[in-house]
Amino acid sequence: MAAVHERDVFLGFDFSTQQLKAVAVDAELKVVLEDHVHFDSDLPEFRTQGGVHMHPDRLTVTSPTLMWVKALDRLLDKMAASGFDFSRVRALSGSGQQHGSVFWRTGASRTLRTLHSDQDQDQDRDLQQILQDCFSVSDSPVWMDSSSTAQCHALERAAGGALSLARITGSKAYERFTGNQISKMLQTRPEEFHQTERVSLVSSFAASLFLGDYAPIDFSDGSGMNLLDLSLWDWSDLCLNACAPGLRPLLAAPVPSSTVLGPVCLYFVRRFGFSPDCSVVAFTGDNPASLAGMRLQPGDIAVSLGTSDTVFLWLQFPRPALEGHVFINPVDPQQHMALLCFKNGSLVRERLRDAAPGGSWDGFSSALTQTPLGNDGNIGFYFDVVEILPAAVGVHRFDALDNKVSSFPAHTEVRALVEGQFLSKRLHAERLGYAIIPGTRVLATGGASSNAQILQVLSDVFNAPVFTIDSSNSACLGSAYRALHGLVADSGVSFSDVVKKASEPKLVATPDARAKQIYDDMLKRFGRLEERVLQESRPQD
Ligand code: ADP
Ligand code: XUL
Repeated sequence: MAAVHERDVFLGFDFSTQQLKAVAVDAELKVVLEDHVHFDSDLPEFRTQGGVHMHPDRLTVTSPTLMWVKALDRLLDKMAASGFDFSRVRALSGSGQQHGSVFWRTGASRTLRTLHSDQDQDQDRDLQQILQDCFSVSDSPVWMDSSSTAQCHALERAAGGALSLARITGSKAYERFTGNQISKMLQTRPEEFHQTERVSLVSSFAASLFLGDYAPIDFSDGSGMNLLDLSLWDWSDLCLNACAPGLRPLLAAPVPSSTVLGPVCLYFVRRFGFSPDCSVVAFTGDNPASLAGMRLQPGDIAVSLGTSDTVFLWLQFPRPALEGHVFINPVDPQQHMALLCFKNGSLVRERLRDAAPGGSWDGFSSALTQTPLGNDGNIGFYFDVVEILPAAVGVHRFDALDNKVSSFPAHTEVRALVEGQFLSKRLHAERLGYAIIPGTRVLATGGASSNAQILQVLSDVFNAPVFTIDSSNSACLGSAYRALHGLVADSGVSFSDVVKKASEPKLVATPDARAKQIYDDMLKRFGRLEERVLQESRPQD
């Protein structure tokens, strides 16, 4: 592999729930461009809310596959209009929301390969026009879906129980995990399923667009399917057969996350001026990409505050359990990462922002500064949709004596939400084995990490300093770093060596001296109340 040149640029994309985003870094790893397309407002013709369609059963949640294709057209046009020089891009990579699936119609690979054609016919057509008939299922199931409970039970039974499945795949069965979604597709929409020649994750689908061919699924995002045997770095036949017999060829072999898949196809060279030598490095899931973007070190804990809130850790010795997920590490396939995912993140914060005095983030933030640490003992659980951890739903408020109450004053409500969200993260991270030790850093990212008052509460609840990185787009940034790493990974250069030049995370909040006592006590009550909320949420027989 040739040396990196001064004028080289590395591009990272993130196909997230609400937006398609891009970040470019130069050879010194400085961010030189950030841009995005917002699905609801920039592509209103798809009529999404928060980037998705919630179906009447309130369990099925999908996004139009072609919306993602059109978003890529739109974003690249926007970048070109802003003068971005695509010819400098030496390598690109990207990420996608985890677990979401794309079903390619039989024959779509031929259409994809026309993107390599040097004939002029396609240069005036955008990607959406070229690929419009390529999908056997037009609405992709996304990570917010929780409609595949029956398939989850069947998979766990086939594996000999939830813990056995977790020992193979890193997680017990989860509704949003792709194997269960594929199984549901086969059972409920067999015609569409049988017209499918390839199933991609959102990440490998996005890589396929740049590659002009089907891109393989990488080990790290592949770990979020309940299908990959983490000890073999290959699909588990037991899980494949339990989900959909004959599935293996529809997925093709998974690859290490740093694999160079090939050069960008001619369509992008001709239409946007990419260099024909620009490499496409395997795309991965947004949480694994964030781990790369934050340059997580063992001992750190990362908290991502986006549409979903997630917590992740670098793991050396995986211990798959009934709670949380273990994935193959995106920057070193011999290592692992642990992930906790909370569905009720930004969208609930937005609902309370709209109800807060002033109806703005300023009003929301000032409610946090005007209320005391510990919220006078008031605790709340805000699960607008069925939560993952715990599997509970609804709004539950408790006063300082653990009595259930029906409302809180507006300011108290905001603090109860934010404290409750962070107490829950700490509670479940501690159950995974996380412990605050001297030197522990909390690294924050995601849209809400731009809010200093929210980060102060995070620092207080965890009793640890909070740091942020240059961009709240850690998944994109991580993909740009991974694009560079892909070029040298084969020669044995480690990811941490490649990102040495990147600027250090910035300290943005330190814990209040009273925080330890207040939140250590509150965490014990919170754990007991969470158990109560969980019992109350269980369907009555
Ligand atoms: P995703 O990648 O999952 O689409 P992001 O990480 O980009 O989401 O986060 C988007 C969210 O960030 C928005 O939905 C919004 O609620 C939140 N956000 C943006 N600015 C602020 C702010 N100042 N305070 C709190 N939340 C914010
Ligand atoms: C992780 C998960 C979410 C999505 C959001 O398991 O479901 O964090 O990756 O894009």
